[in-house]
Amino acid sequence: MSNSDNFRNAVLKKLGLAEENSGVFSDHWHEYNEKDAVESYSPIDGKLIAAASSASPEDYEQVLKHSIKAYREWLNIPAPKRGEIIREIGNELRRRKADLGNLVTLEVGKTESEGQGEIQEMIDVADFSVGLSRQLYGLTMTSERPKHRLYEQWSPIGPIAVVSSFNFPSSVWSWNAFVAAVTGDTVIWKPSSKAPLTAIAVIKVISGVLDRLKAPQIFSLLIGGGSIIGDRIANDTRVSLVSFTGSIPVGKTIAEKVAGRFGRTILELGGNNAAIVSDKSDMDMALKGVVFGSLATAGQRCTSTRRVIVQDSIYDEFTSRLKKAYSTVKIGPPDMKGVLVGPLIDSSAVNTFLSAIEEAKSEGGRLIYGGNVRKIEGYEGGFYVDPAIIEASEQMDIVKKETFAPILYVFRYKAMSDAIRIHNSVPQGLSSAIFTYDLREEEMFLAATGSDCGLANVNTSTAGAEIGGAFGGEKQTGGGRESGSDSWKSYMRRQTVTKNWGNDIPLAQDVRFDI
Ligand code: UN1
Repeated sequence: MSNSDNFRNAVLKKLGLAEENSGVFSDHWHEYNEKDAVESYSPIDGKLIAAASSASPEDYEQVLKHSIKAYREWLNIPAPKRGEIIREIGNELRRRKADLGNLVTLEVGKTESEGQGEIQEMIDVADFSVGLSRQLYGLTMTSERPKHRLYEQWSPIGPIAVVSSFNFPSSVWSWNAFVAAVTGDTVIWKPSSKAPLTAIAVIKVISGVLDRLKAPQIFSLLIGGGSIIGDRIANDTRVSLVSFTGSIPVGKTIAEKVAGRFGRTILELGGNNAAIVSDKSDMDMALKGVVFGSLATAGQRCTSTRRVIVQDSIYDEFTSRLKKAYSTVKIGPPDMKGVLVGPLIDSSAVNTFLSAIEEAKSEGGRLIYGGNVRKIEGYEGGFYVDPAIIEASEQMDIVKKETFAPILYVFRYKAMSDAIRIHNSVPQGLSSAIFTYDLREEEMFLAATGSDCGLANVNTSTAGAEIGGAFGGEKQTGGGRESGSDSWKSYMRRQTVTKNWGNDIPLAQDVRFDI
């Protein structure tokens, strides 16, 4: 294990992390407090990496006060100048990409390539946000009244909070944070307590850039406190928007609390994504797309392919090739050569995996591949499993739930209308895919009566979205949109402006009110 100890020590050192780290940043790092410290264990070998202190109620209050103060300064800086600051942050992330990516690998067990991809995604969002900072367009309308001008303008909304999940421990934060920053908001980050160190390292890098540029510290950090800090954020009227990535039940509680005070939410909750594989598809491509979708990040993406709906005529061939492909994918510690599937995040994820398989079997599902815990020599403390493939039916309850683990349910269909019905028969609506080269099938899938998800893919995987599009889903996925396209509008308030430059006050709708 000396290798992984060396790796850990080198990663911590390069990023300026210690055995014990403050988990609270306002415009400075708050003092480390042993009480309620969060310990971060690597899922690769189950060993302790380092600890981070959690926010106390006093820390919370200081962070809020600071964020409001920083907002007052930040909102007066012209948006393109804010963009220039985000450009510097993006450039620094480029320089630190390797080290930060390695920390992601260490802390959440992503493969090296996916760990680096996590940081690349932040860099991409930074670039996108720089361009956005010179846009933030409002529309101009024609007025029905003479000598009147009608247009809309956009203004920032103040401090926002981003509550992020372990599986994308920094990039999903940046989807919100960098876009919100160019709009003029400040951002309070509550990361997952399963990935506190990545958040601390990111804030260390970014706050260094802001310091150097003498810019206000617009990104604050509040680690831990679980529901305590989460509750405070949800109930605090000073936080104008809460962007939450996580489970449906927690998202529902947050949404209700924030709505109760007329705050805004962006919710990115569970996905239960399916790929339809038609007999008019390129089967090699379909296999690659489904295997990547179901096994990347060990099935722990919101966008993971959890269901594959295969046409009857190719069902046997496809499932047998699927099993074969699964058997060739290397599972193990991410630092081992050729590994594509790393560990699950912790022991409770392994238990959830095993109990979902039992539930599926008890409902009549047929386990046709994997489904075991895998022990890896030298990494006995790690959380490895053999991904499972289960033949399933639409009537089963378990297939309607998101299990955050590599379980793929296989369904059979004859007509495309049946495939689409099965596809839409779950409460979640994040991502979807169809593999076909038939134009009619493709268009059926993309029609209003087709996929009911926020993301629809043709001949590519449910997972692996680019940042340029708006990301998010429908139904119980929560309806939020983040990252690209016009998602920036969520972080701003719209003001419709009517200006009269005439000498009279004509009224709209021809109303008369002569005095
Ligand atoms: C998530 O799992 O919360 O599309 C986000 C993807 C990644 C993002 C997933 N770019 O798979």
